[in-house]
Amino acid sequence: MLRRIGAGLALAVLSWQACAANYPAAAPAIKDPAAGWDHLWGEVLIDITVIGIIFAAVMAYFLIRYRRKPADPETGSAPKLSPAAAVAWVVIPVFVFLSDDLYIAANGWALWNTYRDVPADRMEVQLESGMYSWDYTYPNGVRAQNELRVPAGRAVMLRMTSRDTLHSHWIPDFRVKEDSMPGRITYLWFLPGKPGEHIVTCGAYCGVMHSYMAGKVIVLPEAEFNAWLAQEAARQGVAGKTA
Ligand SMILES: [Cu+2]
Repeated sequence: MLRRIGAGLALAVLSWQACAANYPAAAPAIKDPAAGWDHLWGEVLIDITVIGIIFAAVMAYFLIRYRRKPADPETGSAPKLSPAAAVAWVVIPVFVFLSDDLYIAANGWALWNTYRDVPADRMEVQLESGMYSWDYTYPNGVRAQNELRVPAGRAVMLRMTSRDTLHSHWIPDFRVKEDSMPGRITYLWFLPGKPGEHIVTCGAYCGVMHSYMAGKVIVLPEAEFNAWLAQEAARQGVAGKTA
C-alpha cells in the first residue's frame, strides 16, 4: 500500500513539474495579456476536466465495488483501513487537488502582476465615464465619445475616472475590465493587434440606462489613425501634436 502511495505521489509531482516546465513562473514582459489570460483559462478547463474525470472514475468504481448486496456474507465485517492508509486516502487526493489549485492561482498571480506593468511604448488616453457615455481625451486634446480609435500594434493605456458614479470599462475581446469611479484614477491597458472593431460595454450596473452604455474600440492601421487624429485636431481646434 505504502509503495503504491509513494508511486502516486511521485507521479503527481512529476506531472506537476511537466506542467510547470512549459509555463515559466517568472515570465518576461507579456506581449499580449489577452493571450496570457486565454492560455490560463484553457489550462483551468483542462485541469478541472482531468481531475473531474479521475475523481468521477474512482467514485464510480467504489460505487460498484462496495455496493450493498442483500445476502452478503461479509456484511458487518468490512476490513478496517490501517491508520497510514486512512491518512493517505485523505492527504493524497487533497494534495493532488490543492497543488493544482495553487499552481493555477500562482500563474494567475504572476500574470496579473506582469499585466499591471504597462509597456513604456504606449499611447495614453484619458477616460471620463458618466451616465451614460465614455468620454475619451487623446494626448493632443482631441476628444471622442463612445468610439475609441487606436492604432494597430501599439499598447493603449486608459487612465480612468468617473464624473458621477461607478462604471466599469469592459472590452471583452481584449479580456480587460476595470472600474472607473469618482475621485480616483484607475487604469487598464490592452494591445490591439490588427485593424477591426471591438465592443466596449459597462460592466457595473450604474443606472437605468446602464445597458445602453455601449461603445466601440476601432483599431486602425497606424497611418490611418494618425491621419484621423490630425484631422480631428484641426476640426476640434486643439493643438495638433501627435499621440
Ligand atoms: Cu456605466
